Amino acid sequence: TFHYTTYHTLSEIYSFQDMLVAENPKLVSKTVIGQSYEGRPLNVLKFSTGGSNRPAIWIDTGIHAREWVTQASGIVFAKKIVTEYGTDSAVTEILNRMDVFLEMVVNPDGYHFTHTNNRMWRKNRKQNRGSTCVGVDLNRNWNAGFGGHGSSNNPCSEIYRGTRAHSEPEVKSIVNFVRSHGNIKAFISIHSYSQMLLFPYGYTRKPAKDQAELDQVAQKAITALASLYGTSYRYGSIITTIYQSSGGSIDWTYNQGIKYSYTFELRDTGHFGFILPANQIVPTANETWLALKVIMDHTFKNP
Ligand code: 0X9
Ligand code: ZN
Repeated sequence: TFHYTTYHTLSEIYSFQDMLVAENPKLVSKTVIGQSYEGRPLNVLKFSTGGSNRPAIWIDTGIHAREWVTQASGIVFAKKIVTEYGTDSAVTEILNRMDVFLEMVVNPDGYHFTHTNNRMWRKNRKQNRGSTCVGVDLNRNWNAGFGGHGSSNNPCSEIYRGTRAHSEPEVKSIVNFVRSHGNIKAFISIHSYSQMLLFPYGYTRKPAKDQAELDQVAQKAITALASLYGTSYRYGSIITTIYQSSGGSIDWTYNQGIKYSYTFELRDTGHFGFILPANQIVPTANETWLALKVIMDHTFKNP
């Protein structure tokens, strides 16, 4: 049996994915969307009750390696989808008409490295040409304000953007997937920490054209989140709420026409930071799940 209350290695997470597929073959399947820089599989779980190319919701965790509560929460979300399909009316309705895609470890090389070498590693493990510094920040590598403020051209920086937009296989694989799918209605990228729910933009102060709606849905989502244990979140556009950051994933997906593009920053607000104790995994995932369901339900009703 699998434990949701501890952090897991990459190979344990891969085994969990295969186990979930094996136990729920009618609902869950695994798609490999590409390979990481070091050659690891980029696995996406697909939750689907049938149809073809149904409107879909994308959720990713672990784009930044050290944000361990996100990959751990991804595991809990996967389990929840399976147990709530058929028992929770919102999840059942959504899955009867839409698909959910979940990439639990966007940055497997970095995640492996946080277990073996450096718990605080953030970027991928790209060997940068002409530098001894390793890694590209996968949340600065997208073609949305690429190269702007809030990213760096220095390979030694934690926010190094890479040589060009979509240069990194971990990013390019998602870009290809989103483009070829063509029917993704919500794209939710999960980070830690800060307790925030963010929407575009990060690279410009120009308000998103759907700002009013994104703001309303965010407000409703964080209210649902807080209803469980009282955890308080701030919300708003990236640039006005956290800081300017260019080349981020949800700015790209929003510009591709995916209106419901959101980023979460999970617990906490800095006391433990990235090293959140394992006894907070399940509560963090539980409260976040309520917010995710609000966004998914709104997407379902406003496709
Ligand atoms: O800096 C980041 O990438 C995120 N914060 S973190 O501490 N998890 O690294 C903020 C993400 C802002 N999102 C986009 N620019 N899309
Ligand atoms: Zn992050």
